[in-house]
Amino acid sequence: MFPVSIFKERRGKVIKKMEDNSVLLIESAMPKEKNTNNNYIFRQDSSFYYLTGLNAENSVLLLVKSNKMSKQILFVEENNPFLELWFGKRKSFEEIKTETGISEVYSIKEMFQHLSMYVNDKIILYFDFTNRQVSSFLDYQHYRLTRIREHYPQITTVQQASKVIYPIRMIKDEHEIKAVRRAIEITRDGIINAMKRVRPGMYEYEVQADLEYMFLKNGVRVPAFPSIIASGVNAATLHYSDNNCKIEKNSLVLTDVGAEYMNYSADITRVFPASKKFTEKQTMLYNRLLEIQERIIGMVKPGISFKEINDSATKMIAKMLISLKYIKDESDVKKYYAHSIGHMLGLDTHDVNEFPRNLPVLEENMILTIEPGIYLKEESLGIRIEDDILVTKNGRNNLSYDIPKSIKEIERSVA
Ligand SMILES: [Mn+2]
Repeated sequence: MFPVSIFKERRGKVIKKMEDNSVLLIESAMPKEKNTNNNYIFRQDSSFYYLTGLNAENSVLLLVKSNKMSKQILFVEENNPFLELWFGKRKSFEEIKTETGISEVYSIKEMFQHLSMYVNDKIILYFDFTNRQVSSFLDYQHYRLTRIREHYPQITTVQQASKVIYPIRMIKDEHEIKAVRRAIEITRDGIINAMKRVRPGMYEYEVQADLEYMFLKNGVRVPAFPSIIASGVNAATLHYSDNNCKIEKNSLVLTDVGAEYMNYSADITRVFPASKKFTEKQTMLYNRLLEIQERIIGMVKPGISFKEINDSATKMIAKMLISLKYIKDESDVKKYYAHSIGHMLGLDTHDVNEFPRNLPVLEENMILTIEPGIYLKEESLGIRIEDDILVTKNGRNNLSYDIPKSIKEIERSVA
């Protein structure tokens, strides 16, 4: 568990970033219904969790800043006999106060009533549009916002809440780094188990079972994202997740997977040979790409921009493809490598997801993935190598350094 002081500190930082005369509303995730009365396992909204540490549904965090004064209020679902019978007891307000460090906790039913006290003239509302927990996301967001605006015509400006939350979420504290490390450790154990057990003739979902077995064994009930287990040509589909093909002899198996620990994500890609040994051609391609990946990881340090890293990676991969005669011109690189070099990692797998559009300059204690790839449909293969990198004061720390990556290590693991 994270200490409660951490959540207090984070809320304080957000309030500091908010403009005077503003309110910020962050909603919890909604329970996801599978079919009548059967719910999926609940996963909290990342920003709500970041600021409260609370894994409750149907809740709202309200932060108020006016005349240099601030307030923190939490609205939650009260316990009732029906909920208690079917889903277990809801925490009491007193328990929630202790757990979150928020002294004002009320029933969610009283939210609008309370909000009325703080919504003054010409107020700014920070609202989270990125909360994509429901399928008809745009309409639903629009509906909720319309309701708020109908109640409060005095709200003059609505701003994206991520503006005041993401700059803080981007920099990880020691507790978050620990959680990501643990998520990576569990992912490592899963990948090693899958490498050990892979055989030609198996189905991709069997490899998934061997891999996710170690997730469940370590208390990870749901991976951070659907596991990608792609053999042969399937690896050329970037977000392939059918995982239902038979693994052919001499094919490569690409696993892009991540466990989630305390809501923090790992995201690792490894490629290994179904028949225990890489072919000569596979070895050559893999080693060329690995060399590029290591060089790019070596560029990670405070002060370098994501754009610079991304541009260098694209250039290196283009040069490799030219020298191997797959393309003639650097501009054709997209034919075999169409994604960017990585993304931020944290509470979300694609963390603070306005990145990389904002292309930030890297700072100490950011965590990002480095994942170059080449996808050769003609040769029935895709290779991507992905590690999770912590930016340190003077450089970087590869958090996934001990997951087999060289040909030698991988062949030893599948043997
Ligand atoms: Mn990734």
